[in-house]
Amino acid sequence: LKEPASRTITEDGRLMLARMAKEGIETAWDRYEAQLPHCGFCELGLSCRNCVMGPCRIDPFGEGAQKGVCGADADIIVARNLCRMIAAGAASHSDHGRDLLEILKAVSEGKAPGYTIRDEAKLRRLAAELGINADDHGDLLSLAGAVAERLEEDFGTRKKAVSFVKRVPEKRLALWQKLNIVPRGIDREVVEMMHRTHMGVDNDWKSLLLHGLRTALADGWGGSMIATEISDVLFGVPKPVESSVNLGVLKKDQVNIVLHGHNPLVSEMIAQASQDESLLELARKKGASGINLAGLCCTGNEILMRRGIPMAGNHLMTELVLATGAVEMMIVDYQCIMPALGDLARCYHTRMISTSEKARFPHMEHREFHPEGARELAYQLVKEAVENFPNRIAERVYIPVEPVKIISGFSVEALLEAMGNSLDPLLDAVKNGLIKGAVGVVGCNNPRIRHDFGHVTLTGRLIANDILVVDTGCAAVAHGKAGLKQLKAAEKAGPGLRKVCETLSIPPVLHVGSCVDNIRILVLAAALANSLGVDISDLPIAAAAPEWYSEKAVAIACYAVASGIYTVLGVTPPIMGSRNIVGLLTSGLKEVVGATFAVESDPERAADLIIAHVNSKRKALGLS
Ligand code: NFS
Ligand code: SF4
Repeated sequence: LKEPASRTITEDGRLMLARMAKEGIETAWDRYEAQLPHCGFCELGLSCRNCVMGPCRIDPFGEGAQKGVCGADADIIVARNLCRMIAAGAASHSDHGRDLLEILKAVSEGKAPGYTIRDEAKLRRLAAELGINADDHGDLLSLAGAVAERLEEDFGTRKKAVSFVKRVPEKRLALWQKLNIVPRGIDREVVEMMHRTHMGVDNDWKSLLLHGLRTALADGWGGSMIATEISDVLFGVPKPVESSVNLGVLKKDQVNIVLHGHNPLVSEMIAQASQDESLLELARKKGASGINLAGLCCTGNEILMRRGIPMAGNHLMTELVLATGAVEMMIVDYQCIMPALGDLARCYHTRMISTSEKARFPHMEHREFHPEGARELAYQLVKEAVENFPNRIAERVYIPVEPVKIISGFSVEALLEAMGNSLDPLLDAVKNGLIKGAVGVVGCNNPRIRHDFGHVTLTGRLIANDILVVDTGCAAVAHGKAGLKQLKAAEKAGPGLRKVCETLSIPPVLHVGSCVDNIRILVLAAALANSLGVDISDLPIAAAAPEWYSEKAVAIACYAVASGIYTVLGVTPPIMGSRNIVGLLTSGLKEVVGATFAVESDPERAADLIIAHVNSKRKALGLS
């Protein structure tokens, strides 16, 4: 049996893994080990299943087959596989964005009771940015409808470019125009990618990869950006908020409802229902002192950012949460929800509920959310969770740790407000060297990497070197658990960053949200570049995904690089079978988009790479 400490650096993770091992409950780590050794062809990206003349594979040692049945070589196969990953990732973020637009539209038509426009100012700012004249719209709802319709058009093919391309700094946009990679329509780029990667279409690995960048940009400056902006309109722009994180956020004496997935449409509605007086009264009647919500993964990040709802854990903690035996109900929507969860929950009294028309899971009860009935369904589900409380088996409940305090909620708007509505304090701190640069540390967990080790080690090194860290997704949860999201974490920062944190009363690691909220980093980077009159690729910034696993992470990494941000991956993508492609992504792209990828699984060495990059960018800007 594997030592839990070799699997995770977290205390709650270790204690719970030990307990699960004793009880014989399987986890992702066990299933990972059962898969070893991985298929070498697949790991290198050298296997192709795009048609049934195959499947084909290329011998990396040059002895066996060097071409598939159709004649595709290693470069073509690796490029096609990577490009399909980008398309899937972009599709996932963007389809989530589309779901939000549908709700906004339904709100505007009065067909989504329970949802409202919680941030009128943001809606008006967006409308103005999109060139929609508020005077043409008698009331707010009609304006909301116009915004929804305008952005829905970004998915199709009628436009030359997605709307938010106007946020891109001039030099960057000119570069994309030259390369012909301005994203035209979100669905269009994804569909075109599926088309190009069909047998016998695009067989030039360079042209495939360029369209890969365009597809990723349709995500970053399209689908993901829409998801975040419309979430802010419907649920409010996040402001700094205190909360807590780890398994200890579950409460022994309360009804625990865990919200897992990505889209705030469901979790926000449950959050509203859980405050209902009659349900609280029912909870007391059932012997609970209250109703406690906790988040997982990115829907957890959404409600943490906006409501301060505590976070139970990140991706590799999702099974472990169930093993507390203290969860009355887990409600999921889509993405990153392991199909293992429903089966695991059968060991406990936990009710497992799936809610999205497009996401089903074994051993879960399907209760579909639609805008018209969302409020009633949310109320009903919370009620059923409360009614499940007496079924909890007290002797099996194990909540091994106390929660750690965190501060979340740093939207770009909130950051600007903390700086007196100006970027100058940040720019000045960068110019005078108090802050050397900024890095987005983002992405998932992956059992290939000791859980949370990559995130926490890298981020610790960066802040100690006066580099401000902004984070999203599962990385943010790792940092929170490690205590890096508290004001007193400034003590772990270098002297310059520490001073800035103390002056502005912010932690050195700022939570900017879920994975679609990575676009907040793009927006901030674009604003910094614009105010210095430079390109994003000139800024002393970088990105890292130390423990990434998902196709969505590939799309994010690609739009970061295509936007000019140097990006370090902690897990090797399946590209090593093509020396040409590795060369292009890790060095050649510099000449093309002014940024590259690096792959480095050791977070200490990843930190060295990033620090060197930040310093070289400072030097080029004439900063010491
Ligand atoms: Ni991002 Fe969020 Fe986590 Fe990775 Fe999954 S939850 S959208 S993909 S695993 S960070
Ligand atoms: Fe083989 Fe070509 Fe078909 Fe891929 S597309 S499975 S390489 S024949």
